[in-house]
Amino acid sequence: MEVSGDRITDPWGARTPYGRGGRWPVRTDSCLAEGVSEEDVGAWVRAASLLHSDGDAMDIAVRDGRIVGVRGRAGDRVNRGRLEPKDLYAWQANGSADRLTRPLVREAGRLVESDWPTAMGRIVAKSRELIASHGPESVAFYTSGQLFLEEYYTLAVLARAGIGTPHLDGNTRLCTATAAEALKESFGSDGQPGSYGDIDHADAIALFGHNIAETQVVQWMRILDRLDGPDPPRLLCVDPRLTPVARRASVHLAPRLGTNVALLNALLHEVIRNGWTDPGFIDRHTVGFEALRKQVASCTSRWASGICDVPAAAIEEAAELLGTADRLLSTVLQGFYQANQATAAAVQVNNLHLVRGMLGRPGAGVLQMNGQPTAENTRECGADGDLPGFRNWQNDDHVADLARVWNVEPSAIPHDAPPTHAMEIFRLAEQGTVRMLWISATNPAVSLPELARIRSILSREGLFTVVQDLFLTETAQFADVVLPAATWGEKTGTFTNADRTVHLSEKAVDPPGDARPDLDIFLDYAALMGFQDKDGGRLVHWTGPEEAFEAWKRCSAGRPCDYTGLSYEKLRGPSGIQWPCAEDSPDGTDRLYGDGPAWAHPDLCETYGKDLVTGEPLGEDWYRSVNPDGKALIRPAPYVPPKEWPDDDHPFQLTTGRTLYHFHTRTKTGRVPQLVAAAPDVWVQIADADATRLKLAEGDLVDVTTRCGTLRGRLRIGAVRPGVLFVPFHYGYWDTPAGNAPAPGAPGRAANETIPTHWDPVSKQPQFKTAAAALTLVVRAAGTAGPTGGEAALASDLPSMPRYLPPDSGRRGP
Ligand SMILES: Nc1nc2c(c(=O)[nH]1)N[C@H]1C(S)=C(S)[C@@H](COP(=O)(O)OP(=O)(O)OC[C@H]3O[C@@H](n4cnc5c(=O)[nH]c(N)nc54)[C@H](O)[C@@H]3O)O[C@H]1N2
Ligand SMILES: Nc1nc2c(c(=O)[nH]1)N[C@H]1C(S)=C(S)[C@@H](COP(=O)(O)OP(=O)(O)OC[C@H]3O[C@@H](n4cnc5c(=O)[nH]c(N)nc54)[C@H](O)[C@@H]3O)O[C@H]1N2
Ligand SMILES: [Mo]
Repeated sequence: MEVSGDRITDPWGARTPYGRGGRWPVRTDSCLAEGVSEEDVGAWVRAASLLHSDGDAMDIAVRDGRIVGVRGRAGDRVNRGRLEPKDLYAWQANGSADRLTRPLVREAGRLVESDWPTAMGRIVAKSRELIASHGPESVAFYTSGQLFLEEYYTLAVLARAGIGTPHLDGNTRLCTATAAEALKESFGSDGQPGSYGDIDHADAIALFGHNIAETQVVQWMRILDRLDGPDPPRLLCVDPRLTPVARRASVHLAPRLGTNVALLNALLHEVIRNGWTDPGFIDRHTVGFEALRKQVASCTSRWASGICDVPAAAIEEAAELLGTADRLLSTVLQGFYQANQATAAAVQVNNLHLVRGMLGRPGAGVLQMNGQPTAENTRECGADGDLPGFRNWQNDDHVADLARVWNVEPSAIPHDAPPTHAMEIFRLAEQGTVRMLWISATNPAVSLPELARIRSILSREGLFTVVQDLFLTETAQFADVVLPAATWGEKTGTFTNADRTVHLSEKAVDPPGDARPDLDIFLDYAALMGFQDKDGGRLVHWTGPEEAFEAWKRCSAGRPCDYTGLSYEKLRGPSGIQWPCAEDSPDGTDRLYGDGPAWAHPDLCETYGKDLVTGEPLGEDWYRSVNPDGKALIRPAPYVPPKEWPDDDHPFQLTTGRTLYHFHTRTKTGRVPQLVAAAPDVWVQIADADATRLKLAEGDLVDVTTRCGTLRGRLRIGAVRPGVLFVPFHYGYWDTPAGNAPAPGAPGRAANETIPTHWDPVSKQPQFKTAAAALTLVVRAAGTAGPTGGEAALASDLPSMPRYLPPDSGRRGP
């Protein structure tokens, strides 16, 4: 491999420092196959990253019809040429020998190779039979945050107006459901206020439950370059682990798991008490400040200190950082979204920005982050259960408008109940109401909570399962029909990153064997099912990606996510472009809401709001009465302790998450030698103090047991707060002898064997980050069994926890 530097041991590469308000310098990263030089490359084909939500722009190197490498695109606003380790290496997975090349169908209990007419024939026959006998609600779709916009839109149209099922959701439920919900609760509608450009201007950056150094690696390079340049920003990190972000932070708060709302309420208390608010902004642009002031009046730093187990002085120091910043940028991700009180906690970050007037100016913004590369599009297109274009399902005018776009009757679009969320779809499948489940581009047999239960649902007699994937995943092995899909580099489409930047990703090579683009599969299904509009025309009337994009543009017209000013041609220009992009904003829109929220008016909003504790819808009358003029909503919430709390049997708090070197269930990164070597197997991270107390050593083999199940891994000591265990969730079974589940009677390897089924009542996002767990020694390490490869480099000096943690901070109750 020809790579720019050793990007396994030095993932962030060389620094290119710059000062506040300056332009982030270009640095072009590339990786080419062994023996290939730039002169050998036949063509460079435009693409963007599909392994996180940054949308790093790149070109795919092609020689003799094969992908031979990648190079960052210097002119792009997002990455200015940089690529991160996964993107540098993971293109190799496209060429894996075990890609699915033919459809598979189940015969006498076994999956056997088949052809497209047979596989689609079975799906269509089953759909028709079920719709006729049990109604459209017997069919459900569980999709992804990793397909293209054109694919989600097509799926949303066919599921909603074609079949008429309310059961359509994405794995974005596990990922960005809380981001969307928090934006809706505060601003009336989904839509990211901030911009990555804010990193260039901020004088304070706060990361809430977000290990950006490992999960949006290129934007961390940007922050590192600011930190090493003149006039660096101050950094706040809120994370129970000593992540690479925490190591560079001016203030690191490491709260007990599940106590984010208590911490934020204390920070808001301090900001208000010290008069760090912006009364003019509050007056002009918000409603609800008085209620917030009352809610946090008693939430002193001392009070929060008792709950979060963070010293009061540290909370005050953090509040000062947030309260005195001139341009504050905050980001929020899974340490909030997958934890206790997800939406309530994320909304408090919005509140912080609203009371400080930190919105819509360079450097002053909120990024309620996305995780998956195309999660934004799942949401915009309504493949997450909501209606396309951020339309409000409770507003008849919005439904009628959508019906006009699709040329169907409003009654053809299910809208009399809230969208069915993914966890509910699986419950309906368990109960037998959902009888056909079509899963595209997600691997729930590893990524959902309580895996034993998920496996039993997927293997139910009465459930017909379709799985559309690149590989025979843990999930695909349970399917009745497996459809081989083309992916990144093998198909054309657009997608939108976490700061609303739209990129075009084009086909560079042919997919393997008979594999087909997901769009073609959905189009084929729509045609075979004969879905019609109200005049008998074809409901899904487009035949390829560009036509699908044009159809979506019409659906987005006049909506917050207006795409009408974009085209494939325009997206072939030097850089991705941020929506909204319409006639009056041909170059896109950097930031939203500089003049207050634009989509919060009762007639325009996407939601009328929910109770932040119970999740109960508050209703149109409530919304009209509190927010008649469509201002931003300051929504207070009390702290509520997590459902799971340590006790004598389960003395630890267990949390799960990511490593820099792998993507999710490793279907791609687990097939790339450099990344496998960097992080070969699951581990269990424990605090120094706990390891010493329990006489455990680095590399010891341990079992982690919760009320739900057990996993086994090697111990890694340090860099996490006492009382907490951390396990990466990437490791499933496809590369173990058992194939799709733990060997009978054996403990699992997947984190989700141990994660119980709880979700946030507001966003319905599962809580992957708060379980009570026990730890037991299985076998002592033989010799040195510490981390190897890149993980060893990242963990090189795993120190014990930071100055702010008292040594006895293990197990006290809330
Ligand atoms: N390398 C890599 N990058 C990725 C991905 C990947 O799989 N690998 N996946 C992408 C996707 S889909 C997503 S969603 C993002 C996720 O990106 P992140 O949210 O940054 O990643 P996580 O590791 O899930 O969680 C972030 C942090 O939350 C902390 N945390 C856990 N519990 C709590 C808590 O109760 N309170 C607080 N304050 N913090 C807590 C953890 O210690 C962890 O460091 O990453 C994206 N980027
Ligand atoms: N314990 C725990 N569990 C978690 C999390 C956690 O932090 N802790 N995080 C959650 C989050 S944020 C997320 S996003 C989920 C991710 O969970 P999943 O979505 O289940 O994870 P992936 O491995 O990304 O699965 C994507 C699948 O799509 C396939 N695929 C890739 N590209 C294409 C394509 O173009 N077409 C088709 N048809 N298939 C394709 C891949 O081979 C893979 O099988 O996991 C969630 N689960
Ligand atoms: Mo995610």
